Amino acid sequence: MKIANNFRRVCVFLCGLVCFTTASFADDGYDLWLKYTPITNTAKLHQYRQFLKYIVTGARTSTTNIAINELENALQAMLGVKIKSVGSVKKDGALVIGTPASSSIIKNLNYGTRLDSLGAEGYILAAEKINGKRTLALAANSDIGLLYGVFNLLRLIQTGADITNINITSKPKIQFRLLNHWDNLNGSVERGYAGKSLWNWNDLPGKLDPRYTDYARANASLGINGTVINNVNATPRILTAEYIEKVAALAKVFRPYGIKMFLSINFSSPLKPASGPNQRGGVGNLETSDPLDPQVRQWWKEKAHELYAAIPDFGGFLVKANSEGQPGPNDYGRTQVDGANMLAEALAPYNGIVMWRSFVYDAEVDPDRAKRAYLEFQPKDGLFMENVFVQSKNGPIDFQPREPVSPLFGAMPKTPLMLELQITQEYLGHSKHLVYLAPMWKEYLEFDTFANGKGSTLAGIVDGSVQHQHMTGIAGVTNIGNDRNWCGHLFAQANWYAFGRLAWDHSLPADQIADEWIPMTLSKDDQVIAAIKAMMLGSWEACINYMTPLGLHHIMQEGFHYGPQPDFANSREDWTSVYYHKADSIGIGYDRSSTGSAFTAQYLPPVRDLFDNIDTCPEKYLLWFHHTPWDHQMSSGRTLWHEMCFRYYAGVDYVYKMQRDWQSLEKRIDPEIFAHVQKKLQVQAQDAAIWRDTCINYFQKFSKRPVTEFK
Ligand code: BDP
Repeated sequence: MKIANNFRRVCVFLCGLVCFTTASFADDGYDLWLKYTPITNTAKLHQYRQFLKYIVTGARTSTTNIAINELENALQAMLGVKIKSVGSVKKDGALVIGTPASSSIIKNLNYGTRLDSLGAEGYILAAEKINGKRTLALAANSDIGLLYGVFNLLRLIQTGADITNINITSKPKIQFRLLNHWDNLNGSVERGYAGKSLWNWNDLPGKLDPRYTDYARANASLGINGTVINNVNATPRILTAEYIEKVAALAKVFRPYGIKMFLSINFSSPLKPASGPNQRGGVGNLETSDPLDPQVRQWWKEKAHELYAAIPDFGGFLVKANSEGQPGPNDYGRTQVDGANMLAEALAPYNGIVMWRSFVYDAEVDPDRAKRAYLEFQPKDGLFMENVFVQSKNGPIDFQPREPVSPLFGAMPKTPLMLELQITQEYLGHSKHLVYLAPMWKEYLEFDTFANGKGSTLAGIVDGSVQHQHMTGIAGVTNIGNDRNWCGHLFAQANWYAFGRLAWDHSLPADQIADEWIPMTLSKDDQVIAAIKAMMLGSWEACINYMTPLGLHHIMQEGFHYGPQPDFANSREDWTSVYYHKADSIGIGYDRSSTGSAFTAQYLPPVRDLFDNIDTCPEKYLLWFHHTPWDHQMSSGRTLWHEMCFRYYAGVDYVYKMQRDWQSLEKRIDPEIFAHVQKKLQVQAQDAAIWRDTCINYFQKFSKRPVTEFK
């Protein structure tokens, strides 16, 4: 009997290996970081098999069914053995999963206060002795917590962790962890570089693409718990009965994965068609969408009622108002607060939230675009209803390769600010460039605002610990499309992954996240992991260097935002490059110090002073804050001009180095993935050199100094 069992195990494992080997010759990237390739390290394989012989679960729900299926499939693929679910702990090697309510075994572990502190989404994963048997316990207060715990356990196994004495307690630091899709209803994706929208509106609600489930599963594996599925430049149509039914069908798919549905709305929605300020109208029957008009308020209340009837756990609205041509309360002489609170009032009875974006840059407010959002929003602190977030991009301009942190963070202590990051590489090489974004997000998250003394990091503002916010949130503008590999560039998957991991725990280091992602996606070979990690970790700084070194920003091709266009100028000043770089015969850079636009005054004292003084301003932000003479001495000993040349060359050289490093991995990476990345790197190398040459040649017209080719 035993021999037969062992024989069967070996067969299953071999089958797994064969499937893996075959699959490894056609890896199209679809499986993301959930590949579950067989564990080949024999010591680890032995350990995992000892610990994970069978599963004991409590009462099942749709969410725990998902968790158990995931475990069964993943463990079979990785360990080569079929793991069964049974009713009780009778021998060593049980994985016991449950909440105190669903499992008496978990209840008897008396995790008490330890569990209480974990909220609805946290979990405990610990080695225990139960009935004298070696057991692994996974406990949470909710089924979603269990699902997150399962995905963590599978991540530990995929990354070869030692689980012998495991004792993990984990809970998210941030409450709302959302993706923002900029997807249009016609299937196009604004700033999307991975094909079309995932949502097949024509087929919904009747036909559900299995990919919706895979999407929810991938997000759940990271702990992402909500999604805004349509563009912030929203069409009112999303709120018609026809579309609400379609949205509800998607929400139903996402629900057991713990992913809440949110929508971007258009402020003109209550208007009758072809009416209102820009004659684009809405989907209602009103003559106005003035937020103080009782009929308008009633319209939104009824719409909220209709939405919640279809989607009882609907999350709320994301709103872009009076920005880049979108309608908003200012059209009626009302404030952003009036608009946000009207919507908040409509959603409040259902615990819905409003995420009101601060991405506004009305030229009337101030000549310096960087100052405008703060000037409009900061004075409104304390005026928003409780269920309103102000959602702010990380920087004051617009998702540039590098920006200083927006001064709004820390300056609105009475308002929860939701941090908006951009995963899609609008300004960082689209899906053509390998740029690992975790180091960038870490730089922002660790930035000290001094809002409540030293140590008031952006992360602490966002997670509520610095200013004691009653709700906290982070959003990532997603890079997902219907390309087979989801993100266009295989390495762009790492950015989706990193966003999710940081949203759960912003203290994770960027290199640790890479250390997780690489073995789950590309290779478990230590040398390969080290080589790829090194490529990834320097890729962001390299991109800054070949695009916009030393604090330069927004010199990309107009509209398209790919490729350089430093000479772009037209009447819409704040969209032009020359407005931002201000190169002239004396020097280059935007003077935002107290002698210039005084943007620095929006920061709190130590930061303000640091940025204000050209001698203390970190060089990475130099040209953001200071119009700097060409011969200014840099810390390297080079003049500014030579430092610029040096940076542009260093950036491109890094891409050449990535090409060589990748080439050296040819035999050790799946051939399809190898070729895909190799091709992308070729394009990146060519285009990075174009960036360098275009910018250096253009700026030299002003510097009139010789170009040093640092090679
Ligand atoms: C800019 C994009 C534009 C977006 C806008 C926004 O170029 O497509 O609509 O931001 O965030 O980065 O609203």
